[in-house]
Amino acid sequence: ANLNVAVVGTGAVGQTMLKVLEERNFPVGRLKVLATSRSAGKKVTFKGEEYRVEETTPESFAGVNVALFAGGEASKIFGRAAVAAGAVVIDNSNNFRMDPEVPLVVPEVNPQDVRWHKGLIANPNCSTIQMVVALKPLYDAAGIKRVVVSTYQAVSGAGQEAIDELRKQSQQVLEGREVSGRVFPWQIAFNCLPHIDIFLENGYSKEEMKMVNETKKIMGDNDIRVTATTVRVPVFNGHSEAINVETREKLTASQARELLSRAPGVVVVDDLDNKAYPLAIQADGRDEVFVGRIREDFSIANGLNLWVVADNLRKGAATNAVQIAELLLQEGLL
Ligand code: 2RA
Repeated sequence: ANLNVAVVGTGAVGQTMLKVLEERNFPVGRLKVLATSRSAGKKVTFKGEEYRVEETTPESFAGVNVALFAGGEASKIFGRAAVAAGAVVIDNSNNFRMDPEVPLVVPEVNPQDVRWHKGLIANPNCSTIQMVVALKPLYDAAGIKRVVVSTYQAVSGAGQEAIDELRKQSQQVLEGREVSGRVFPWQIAFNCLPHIDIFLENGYSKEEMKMVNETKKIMGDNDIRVTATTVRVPVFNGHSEAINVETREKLTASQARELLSRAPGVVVVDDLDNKAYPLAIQADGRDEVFVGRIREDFSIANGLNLWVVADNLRKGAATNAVQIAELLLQEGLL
């Protein structure tokens, strides 16, 4: 039967959620598009129909079966009220990801975890999602001792204003004008910033610690050692990651390539003679996780290097959230 759906947030992720719900023909009965007062009144279209964005209130969720929260503070303020109103909340924010009462789910990796939800399910951070989709087949085949990841993250991860800022700054640089900006700590055009979210006591950024902590929870293995360096790069959309994996048992590059090519949600792009490796500009608009540059790390016994790319607004946020809703339907939990 059709479901009454609410999408909370109308920024880059919220708009992508609407697009993905439509593309995947999710069985939407009634749709509500909710946001802060700042966006209330705006018009959005879904399946050819125009919807007026309503300001979110606790009462907004009466009769809603599933509520997709795009991010930010909204789930802290309204998440519990939505659950109390009978909705299942799939939350893309960082507010509940490490809450032991809240499953943190990537459908290709730990689908079983949706079964113990208590009303709220958390969508992991975009940079974590694409990494664990690639790690899963290697983990199942040979176990994982340690992961070292460096990310090259698109500006769309910081929202629509960040996308506009990269465009504006790039033009300023090329025209020799003074560069101005307010979204990033420094100029992002033609620059790399090793600074995503705030810095913590241990010298890591919050984004880096998300990758460390979320990976263990999603893989269900607290013994996996993870370290991360997350970097903002002047790319509009699509996160790229250089991942070094130390497996427990030996996996050759060809074994890894074979396992990855059969893994759900993964597309292997790895043909160096034809300069074939994952590219952010080719992942843009797609829902798969692209893996290439698969090679052994000869500096340790059981090491592998991978290059992993995905659309951070889609598989990294909106599509993963919609796939969780589809999984709930399949499991009879909606
Ligand atoms: C970023 N992963 O890229 C964070 C939040 N989407 O800014």
